[in-house]
Amino acid sequence: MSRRGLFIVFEGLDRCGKTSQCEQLVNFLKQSGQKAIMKRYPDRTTTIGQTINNYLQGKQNLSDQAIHLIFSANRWEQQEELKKILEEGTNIVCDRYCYSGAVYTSAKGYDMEWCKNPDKGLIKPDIVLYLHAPKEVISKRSGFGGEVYEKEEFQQKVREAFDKLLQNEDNVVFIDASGTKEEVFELINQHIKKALEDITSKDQKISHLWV
Ligand code: 2DT
Repeated sequence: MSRRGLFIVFEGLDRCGKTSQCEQLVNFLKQSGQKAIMKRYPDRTTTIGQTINNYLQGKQNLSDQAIHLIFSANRWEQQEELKKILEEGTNIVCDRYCYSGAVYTSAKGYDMEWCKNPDKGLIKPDIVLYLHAPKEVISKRSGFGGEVYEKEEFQQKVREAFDKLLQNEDNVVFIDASGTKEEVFELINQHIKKALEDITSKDQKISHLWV
């Protein structure tokens, strides 16, 4: 029986290795004969995404509330497309999603429920892999770029907000990302194998978030 694609999301702090693990997973899925694509949020290629890019690079000043809603709009503008891709049987491996959205704004001091609100109703990921590692491990990795959130003190607040939000979600697995790339991929792969088995036996409906 043909099945819909799996919606896989990676979340975590800057420099935790999300992007390279996403790329490796897409390659692995393709090599094992599956259809897979990589997505990332923010998607800086759209008109909305260009505003986000300017904000992150410090070229455009926006209120915390406005940029929060713009990050959310950047997900909403692509929901129909994601739905179609999943229904065609292609797996989506996504680097960040609404969890980063809620966490980064709440780390600025805003109420978590307020932060989650604009993303209510988005397609719910089948599995969220939260890559986490101690501060000491992450700070040994190559340095930050110059974007607005790439500051040690803010990252600590983001870490606390991620831990708090994600421990209450039923689709999240915590992945210890302190090992080598290969070790971390092995941990991820065990969860993906299981998620792929589960989706085949599950009803194929797409679920929605936080409603
Ligand atoms: P990258 O470095 O991964 O491109 O992320 N962010 C991301 C938010 O504040 N809200 C969101 O909804 C999303 C998806 C996390 C750029 C930065 O944007 C933050 C880091």
